[in-house]
Amino acid sequence: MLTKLKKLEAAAQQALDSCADADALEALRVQYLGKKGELTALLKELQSVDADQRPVVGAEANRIKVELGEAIRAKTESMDRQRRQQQLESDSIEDVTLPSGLIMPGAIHPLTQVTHRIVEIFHGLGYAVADGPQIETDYYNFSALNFPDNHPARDMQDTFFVENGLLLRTHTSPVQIHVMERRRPPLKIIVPGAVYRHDDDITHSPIFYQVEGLAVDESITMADLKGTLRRFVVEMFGDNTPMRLRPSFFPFTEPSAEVDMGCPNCCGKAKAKGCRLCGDSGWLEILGAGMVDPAVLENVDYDPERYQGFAFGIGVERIAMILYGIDDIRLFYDGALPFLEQFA
Ligand code: FA5
Repeated sequence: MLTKLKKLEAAAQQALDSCADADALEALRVQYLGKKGELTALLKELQSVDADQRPVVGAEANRIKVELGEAIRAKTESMDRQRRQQQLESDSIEDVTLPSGLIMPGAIHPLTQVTHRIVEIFHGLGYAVADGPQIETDYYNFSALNFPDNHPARDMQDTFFVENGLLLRTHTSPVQIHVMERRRPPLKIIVPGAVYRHDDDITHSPIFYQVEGLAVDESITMADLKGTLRRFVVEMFGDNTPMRLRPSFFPFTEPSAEVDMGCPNCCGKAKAKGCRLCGDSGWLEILGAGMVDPAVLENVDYDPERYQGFAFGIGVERIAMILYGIDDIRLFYDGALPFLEQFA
């Protein structure tokens, strides 16, 4: 039996040395170590060996089984490594900086482009960018901004309520409160971001974008607000763009104003005939603004005797529609490439 094992080991070793590929190695494994393999068959013969010889023969057979299995596995791995190395060498990339030819050029969305431009203008005037949550509490979205409980002013902004008394912010103004709670004056911030209202037609969208502005310091006046907004309009639409402030109402500003600019379609000449953009009024509303109400300053522990502030809220879609002469707000959200490609 030991002689048979020695012969089998020598034959298997010779066959292993001459194996040239993975298929041959697998065939060799099956031939010797498989269920019906030669070594397996010899192991079955162990029962016929004398009992005193059986441990020695058994140990030898197991040694050959383990070593042969290990040798086949090692040679398989080594051949695999060699094959991968050869593949790497033959596949080697000549120049990783060459373009792949599959790149589809993207473009920044027009609303993002307009937001960037607005931020850039106010950055130039010394404003820092601030951010706040889009899911808000009633306190930040309404109460802290001086909306009394059950007051009809809350209906001006059709609110999407989330569970547990939370809501989707209806404007970027709650970020005024978050920032003032954290910082002391003087401060000048702008807040670009998404807001939500239950509102849907060709000039209103359920999700839209605003850029909030807030400046608080000693001796700030309405003239500072007007000068700042004038600079914004000139930078955005050009030197000769007419602009006017119209009295309005927001619970968190007093006095409040809406700002109109001359319609670029009919050049600000009121009573033009058939202007699609301004409906022949000659004016387009672009934002809401005002002096921060002293009650709001008190809510964040600012002394209204010492500090004054102004704030404004710009509708980004409105600016983009005027800038590009677009009359349906939904075009911004449809994701239609022929529309979006025009802004690439
Ligand atoms: C506000 O949201 C105030 N928070 C703005 C403000 C800030 C006033 C600071 C004073 C001080 P208003 O609801 O008017 O105001 O919205 C501001 C702008 O958002 C509007 O002029 C309009 O351009 C835009 N807007 C309002 N609703 C929609 C809508 N559903 N879709 C697109 N744009 C909208």
